[in-house]
Amino acid sequence: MKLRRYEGNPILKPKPENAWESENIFNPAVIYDKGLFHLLYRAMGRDDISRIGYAVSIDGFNFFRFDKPVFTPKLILEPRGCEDPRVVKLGRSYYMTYTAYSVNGMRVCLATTDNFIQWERYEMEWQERNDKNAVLFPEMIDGKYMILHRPMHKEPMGIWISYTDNFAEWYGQREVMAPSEEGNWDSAKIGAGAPPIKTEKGWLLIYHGVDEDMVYRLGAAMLSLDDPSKLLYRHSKPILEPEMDYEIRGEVPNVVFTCGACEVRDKYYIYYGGADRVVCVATVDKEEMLGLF
Ligand code: BMA
Repeated sequence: MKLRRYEGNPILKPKPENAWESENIFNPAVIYDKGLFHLLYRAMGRDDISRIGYAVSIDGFNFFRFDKPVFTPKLILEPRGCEDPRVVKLGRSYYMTYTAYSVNGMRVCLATTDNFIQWERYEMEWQERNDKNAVLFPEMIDGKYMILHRPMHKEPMGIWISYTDNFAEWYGQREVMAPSEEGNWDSAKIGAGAPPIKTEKGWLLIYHGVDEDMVYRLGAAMLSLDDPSKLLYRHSKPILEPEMDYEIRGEVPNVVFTCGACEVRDKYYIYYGGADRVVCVATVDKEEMLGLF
């Protein structure tokens, strides 16, 4: 099974007239809520700093785009920018995890909003400084909030889980999935992509895998509904790999990288960055995707 690319890809490109998003826009998060697809994407201008842009759509393919970033870095914590947003809805608010890039490395950060435009930062006591690819689960499980992430100093570079009751202190960190054997498409490192989607077979996790040649592909795995630290199944083949010109050539060649997927009328919409330059979408019928597991 492979995801089906939208024939109108890329759906969003850098806008030379907006300084903050003139060079690259990529790695979008998505939330489908009350008939609208809300997209938050990483944008880079000539200053090489990542900010977060916002776009909204009725059909998932044609987006209305805001001309100003909705989230900009704070100088001390994130001088090099806010990267790779991932969003879930918890209660009535939207929670965005992102990677803050400072001179000391990458940190997982969190901000919330009710309207996608005005955001409030949360102070998180993260155990390690170098950590990224953080995705929250969209509901409490067993009385706790859960997050998948990748502590960068751990070898091999896999997907880990941590728990919290208050979003400030996180505990119970343990590995969920490791990179696979040498020679495979996901052998060098892996990271969570979109926040997990609840299905009758478990939590569907779309993740990225990197091989020894630094090619980024997407794969699919299933985690246990009651205990997502348990990997139930991992599909051995990638579900999307760089093939199109806009995935092969860009800021970083040979990259498909997702930060968001949503289910709408029995179809999954997977939003992804092509070669760290443009925003794309691919879809698959739910039944076909779940047929992998
Ligand atoms: C990762 C992140 C992503 C990026 C990918 C490929 O480490 O920085 O934002 O898309 O590399 O360059």
